[in-house]
Amino acid sequence: MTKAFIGDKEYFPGIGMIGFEGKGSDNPLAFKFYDPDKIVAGKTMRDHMRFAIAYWHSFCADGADPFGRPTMIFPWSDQDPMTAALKKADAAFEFFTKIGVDHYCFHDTDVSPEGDSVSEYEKNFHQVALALKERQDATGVKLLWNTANVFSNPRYMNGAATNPDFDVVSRVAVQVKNSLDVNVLLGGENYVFWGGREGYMDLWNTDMKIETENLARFLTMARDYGRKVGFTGPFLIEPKPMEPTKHQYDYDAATSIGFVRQHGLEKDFKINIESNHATLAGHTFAHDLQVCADNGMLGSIDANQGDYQNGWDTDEFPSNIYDAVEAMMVVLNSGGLTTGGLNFDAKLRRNSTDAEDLFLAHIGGMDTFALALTMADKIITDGKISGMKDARYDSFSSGNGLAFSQGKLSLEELYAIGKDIGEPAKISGKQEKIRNLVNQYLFS
Ligand code: XLS
Ligand code: NI
Ligand code: NI
Repeated sequence: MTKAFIGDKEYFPGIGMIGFEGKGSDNPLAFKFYDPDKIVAGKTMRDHMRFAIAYWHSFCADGADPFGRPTMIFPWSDQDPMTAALKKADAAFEFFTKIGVDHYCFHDTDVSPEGDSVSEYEKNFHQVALALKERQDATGVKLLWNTANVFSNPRYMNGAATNPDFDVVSRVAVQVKNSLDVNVLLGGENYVFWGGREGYMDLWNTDMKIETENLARFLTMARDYGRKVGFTGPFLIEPKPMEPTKHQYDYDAATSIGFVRQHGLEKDFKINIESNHATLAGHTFAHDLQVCADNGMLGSIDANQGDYQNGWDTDEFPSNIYDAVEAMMVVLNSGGLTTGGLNFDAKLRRNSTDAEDLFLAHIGGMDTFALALTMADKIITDGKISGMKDARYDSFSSGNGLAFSQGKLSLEELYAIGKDIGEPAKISGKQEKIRNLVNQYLFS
C-alpha cells in the first residue's frame, strides 16, 4: 500500500504511521518499548506478540452505557447500513496500518448489517467479507479470529446454543455456519466461541443438564462443519464466569478445559483467556493462563484489564506492568503463542472522545506488553526465580519422592515413610524474597 489509508477518505487525518522512538521520547504518538523488529528470546517482538485489534470495541462501541447515550460520533457512519459497513472497514484498515498491527478480530455483526431476514444477513455478510478480503490483501493484515455475535439480538435473550427453544438453537447455526465460511474465505487463524448468553439467570427455570449437553452437541457440529470446509486452526472457547448471565457455563479455564475433555473435543479446541474475565472469576490473569499452559490448551489471549475496585468486565486497555509480566512469563515458558495472539479486547472510556485516543490506548497496551516481554525474558534468562521455584520441589526428583511421583508407591508404603519421618522440617516458601527480586528485575 502506498498511502496509509484505503479508499478516498482518510478517517484519522493528521496521524501518520506510529513508529518506535524509545523510552526517551516525549512524543505521545510513538512507541516507547514496542520495537517490532527487535529480537527478544530468539524472535522479533512482532512475532512474539501477534497483536490484534478488536473491531467491536474500536469501531463499533460508541461510548453508550446503561446511564447515557453515545459520546462518540464516528466519521464512517452513514444512513445506508451497507455503505456505513464499507466505510467502517476502510477506517479499520487505515487504523491497523497506521498502528502497525498485523491482525484483527471481529463478530459477524460488527462488520456487517444484520438485515431483516436470514437471506439479507447472508447477502450482507458475504459482500462485506469480500470487501474485507480485498483490504486484507491490500494491507497484509490478517484475521486472527472471528466469531458470531449470538448474544446481542433479542432472539438470544434465553441463550444461544443453550436456549430452551430449539428454533433459536437453529438460528445460532445460521450465524455460526456463515461465520465459519467467512473465516475460511479470509484465512482466519482461529475461530472463537464466547458464551455470552450460554448460562442462566435463574436455576429455578433452568435445566443445566439439557443446556450443557446441547452446547457440547452444537460445538461438535460446528467443529465437524469447520473441518469439512477447510478450517484447520484451533477452535477457541473464551471463558467468562458471568455477565451478561448470572452464571456462564464456560466459567473459567479449568471449567472450560474439563468441559472440552468431557465431550471429546480436546484435539480441536483450545482456550482464549481474557484477563478481565479471569479476574471476574476470582483468579489472576496469570492463573488462568497457567491452567491453560499446564494442560497444553493455551490458544490465544484477549488482552485488557479490569478495575480492581469493582471487578466488572470494564475492558480497559492494559497498563498494569506486573500483570503483563506474569502473563508473558507464562507465554514464554510455555513456548509462545503459535496461532494465537494478543487481541486488545479493550475499549476507550466513555469520555475519551478525541480521534487520537484510539491510537494512544493501543500504543499504551502494546508498550505494556513489549516491556513485559523484555522483563519476562530477563527474569527467565537469569534463572534465579525459576531456580528457587524448582528447588521447592527437589524432594520429588530422587529417592522416595521420585518413586512417589512415578506412581510406584502404595498408600501403605507412603504411610510407612511418613511414620518413619515423624515431623517434617519446616521449609520457608520464600515468597517475600521472590517478590523483592521481581521488583529488582523490574526497576533496576
Ligand atoms: C465479552 C467478550 C467478547 C469476546 C468475543 O466479554 O470478551 O468480546 O471476546 O465475543
Ligand atoms: Ni473477549
Ligand atoms: Ni470481555
